[in-house]
Amino acid sequence: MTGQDGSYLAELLVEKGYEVHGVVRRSSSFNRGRVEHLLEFGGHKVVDSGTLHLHYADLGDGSSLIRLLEKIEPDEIYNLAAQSHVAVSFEIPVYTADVVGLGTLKLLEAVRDLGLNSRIYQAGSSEMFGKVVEVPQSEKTPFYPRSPYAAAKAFAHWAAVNYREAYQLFVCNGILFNHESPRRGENFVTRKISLGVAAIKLGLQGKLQLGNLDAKRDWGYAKDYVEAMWMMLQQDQPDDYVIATGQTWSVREFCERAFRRVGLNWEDYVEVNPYYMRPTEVDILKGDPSKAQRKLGWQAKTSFDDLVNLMVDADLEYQKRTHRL
Ligand code: G4F
Repeated sequence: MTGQDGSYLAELLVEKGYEVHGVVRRSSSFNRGRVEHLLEFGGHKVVDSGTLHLHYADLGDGSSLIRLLEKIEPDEIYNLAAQSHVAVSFEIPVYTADVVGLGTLKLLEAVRDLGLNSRIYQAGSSEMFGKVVEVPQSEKTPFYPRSPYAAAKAFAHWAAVNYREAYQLFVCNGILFNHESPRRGENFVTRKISLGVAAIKLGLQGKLQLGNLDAKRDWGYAKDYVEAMWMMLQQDQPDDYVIATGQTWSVREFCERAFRRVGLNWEDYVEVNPYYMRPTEVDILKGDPSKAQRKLGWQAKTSFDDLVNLMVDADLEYQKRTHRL
């Protein structure tokens, strides 16, 4: 709930008047920054329609899920929990598989065992397409995972399909392509670039070190994408949907535009560091969102240029605030 997608989704649902129950993991630093504005005790509650409550639970701890689900009996469940960093999944593959793969299975089992009628959104990922067998990728494109993270997501995807067919659970897989925002974690490439560009522009940093500049991604705006999650659960029948812009851009092109936004030339500042290369890379992702458009009436509203600009602008403000400039 406290991540990028969880915070945008909570905003959307609270605005719609939902009673939202978010799951948070315990961590040593208090990590409520992205949802504080929705919490009564967070001081300033800016959205008034619904309510947001936070609970401690963990997808690694099935008993915590069962207790919580039994108490709340939710109408809708959005499973966004993950160790979601692809490069990190090569370092901690077992933990990643446990949370992303088995965690999803534990959730599905809990809903089945408790006999709940909850509608479930399962956060799938375009990373499942990996070493792509076709371009663009649609719901029918076979998976070819290229990381422990992607392999675990593919397991979760098929577990969801299986529980739909075997036990008639209402489960939808959203196969979301990369989606970004000023709330993106700082070690994903788009945010790393927007933060770096802002720091360089303000004289706080000299160079920006990146890995593979040739990788291409279908980048959209996270705020648009959480709307698609909600739309899936409002349909008569559960189904799987690709959510994407239908366009693809390289990391290099993201850099060019981000530096241009502040009047700088990216080639003067970006250095390639092999440390950020992955053992196996996903070279190109480009989604075909036509099913989502046809069946959900969803389409991406934010262009690539607008996304880059809004992230760079937000990080200029963020860096100024943080460094009291
Ligand atoms: O921003 P990234 O780390 O995102 P990635 O690996 O595409 O995964 C994200 O999107 C998925 C959806 O397709 C999600 F499922 C997943 O949870 C996550 O949100 O890397 C994007 C590309 C990669 O090809 C990477 O090799 O950027 C390249 N890259 C180049 N330099 C870098 C860097 N990535 C990171 N994180 N840091 C770099 O310095």
